Amino acid sequence: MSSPVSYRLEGNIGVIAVNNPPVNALSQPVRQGILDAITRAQGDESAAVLIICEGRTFIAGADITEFGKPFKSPWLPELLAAIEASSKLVVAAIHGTALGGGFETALAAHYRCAVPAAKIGLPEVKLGLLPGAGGTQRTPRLAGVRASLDLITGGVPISAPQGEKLGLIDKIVEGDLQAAALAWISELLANETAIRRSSEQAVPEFDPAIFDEYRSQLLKRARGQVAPGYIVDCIEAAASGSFDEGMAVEREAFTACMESPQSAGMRHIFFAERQAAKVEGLAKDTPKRSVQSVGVIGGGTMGGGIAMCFANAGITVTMIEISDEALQRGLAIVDGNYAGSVKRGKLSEEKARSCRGLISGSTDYAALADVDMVVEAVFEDPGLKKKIFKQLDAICKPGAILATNTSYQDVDVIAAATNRPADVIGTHFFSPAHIMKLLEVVRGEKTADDVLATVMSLAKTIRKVPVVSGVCYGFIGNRMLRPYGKTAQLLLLEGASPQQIDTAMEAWGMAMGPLRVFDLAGLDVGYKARQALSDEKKGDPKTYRVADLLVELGRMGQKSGAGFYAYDDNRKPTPDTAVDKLIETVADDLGVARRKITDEEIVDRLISALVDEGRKILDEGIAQRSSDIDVVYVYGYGFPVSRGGPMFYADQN
Ligand code: 3H9
Repeated sequence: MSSPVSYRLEGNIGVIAVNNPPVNALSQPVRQGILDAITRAQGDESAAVLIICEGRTFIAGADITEFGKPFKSPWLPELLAAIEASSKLVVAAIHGTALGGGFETALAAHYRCAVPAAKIGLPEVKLGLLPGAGGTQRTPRLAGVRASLDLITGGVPISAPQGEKLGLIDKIVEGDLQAAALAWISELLANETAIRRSSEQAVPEFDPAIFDEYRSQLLKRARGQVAPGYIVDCIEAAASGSFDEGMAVEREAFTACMESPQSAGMRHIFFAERQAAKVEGLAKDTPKRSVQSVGVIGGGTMGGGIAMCFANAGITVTMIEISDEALQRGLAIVDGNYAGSVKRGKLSEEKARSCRGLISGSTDYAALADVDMVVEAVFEDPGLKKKIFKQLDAICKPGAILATNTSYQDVDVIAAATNRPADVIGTHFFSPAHIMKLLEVVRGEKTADDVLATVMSLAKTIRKVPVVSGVCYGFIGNRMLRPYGKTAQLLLLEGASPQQIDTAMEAWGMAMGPLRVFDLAGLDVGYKARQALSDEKKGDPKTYRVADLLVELGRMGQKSGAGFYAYDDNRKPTPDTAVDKLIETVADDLGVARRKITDEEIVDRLISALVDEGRKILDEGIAQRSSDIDVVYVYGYGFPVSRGGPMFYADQN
């Protein structure tokens, strides 16, 4: 098998070129190939060495598929030591993304150049890891302690020009990267520029209090995760001891992270997310329809957020509402959201203005005659949805994709209201739609392959993580939420308080406990849905009586100032003895004996409720694979990524 690394002389410069598609990950053959090439360069007529990559990117990291398997030499830190020790000047030339072990490789070179569009970063923390090949030791020596803490505990890549400001990139080059890098190396040689090894640099001055400042910040920001704390320890070691001592600290911390169940969960989600984008049985070359313009029906919280998702990706949006007043209200929600994004530093004012400029409104469905896709986002009224789709069928151009943002309704029934069910699909966004990453893509019985392929690819364009679901009540996520919610209600009657349940689940890692979630979503939503059902269909009253009585007392959740909790003007919850009394009365009425319930039992029963329903969803073929369910829960329901999703967690425990 030929090596993914080649070595050749370009004049007096030895060029090490890596070619390991798709992202030039540092697999064993790549590590061996670079080591062989750098060794060879020490003895040939080259005066300097260039490390460059073919394809779409510089090395994007260690090969994650090798993690957890028996180790194969050479070890990355050894390879990087060999690069840094080179007696000939070594330059790394970066395009695409130099991430993790890839950026660590660049840090081991003596100088770094990059094209302006390149990105650099150490995102290991997102896999429950830390840079394990000197990244925690070399970065602070070049960029200082604070910038390194930000870069490595945050894991968010930065642009090459930002890297240049921090001292991580030495030169931004324009035009053809290899030609520019070779020209720059010739210049460095002509100027007799000395070799500069990152490991030999002194860490710039810093305030020693910074480490404790970060530790307390991370307790909140990265609740329960182990890697961020270790990263602070490693950078502190870099700042206080020799390079070799720091490397020993880094090695131990990296091993601890790698062996932790957290990293296993996070690595599972990394691959699960990418796997979810693939649809079984859908050919890779399935043609896609062009989507340049979208209509959004409904200017509520959901419709406004959905409109922003498209506009932020450069797609024009026409928002439809029933009256001028409702339309103005909807557009005002959009304005408010953009203002919020600018305030939080998520969007520049200029970008927000240009995105907002892509959204217009109308009260006339005729405005949708030429759009490429429509997303219906009105409230959950099946009759209304069918009426709207009938209207769309009459107005929209042939080939337009007709999507419904329903959270529960039967997409096939909605599709049957049209004469073109093959063009109909479900796109279930999560609130707030412009922020939440999950998109459940509901494939109807008659949805055409090219419609599905288009929506899956469009999801990526609008920066969502798509997961395909079949048609059933609530699809994957909300269907699993029902037994979860019912179990929470049973736990209340059996003796747990709302705050005990929520605190136990939040301590375990859920972003929000179940009762606080229901208060946030509004208790009236489930109440209304139950009112439409027969007693038999409603099921065991123990699973809903408390919630129903709260609604009948006017306690709809956060929006009415009270639900399972009482809320102040800032929507801060406090436990309410009136709720405790109500629960006791209902338990008494329904003959439920109350007892002390442990936090372990709460977590165990609630997670089991999710997993049991998840298994049914798999058996019925509603989800394509178990890891898709994990992606839904991590990206849509605040399930802790470090536990890898409910199905992965159940398999491991
Ligand atoms: C590390 O470096 C540890 C070291 O510090 C210490 C070691 C001692 N390995 O995302 P995409 C696959 S930890 C193996 O769809 P994009 C991916 O699964 C690593 N495979 O493309 C997918 O496969 P498939 C630190 C990888 O253009 C295909 O490549 N580095 C790796 O949207 C395309 O991926 C990171 O955490 C990998 N490292 O985004 C960076 N990376 O086609 C992780 C990707 O079969 N990677 N694949 O589904 C990324 O963030 C993105 O992939 C990247 C490209 C931005 C590079």
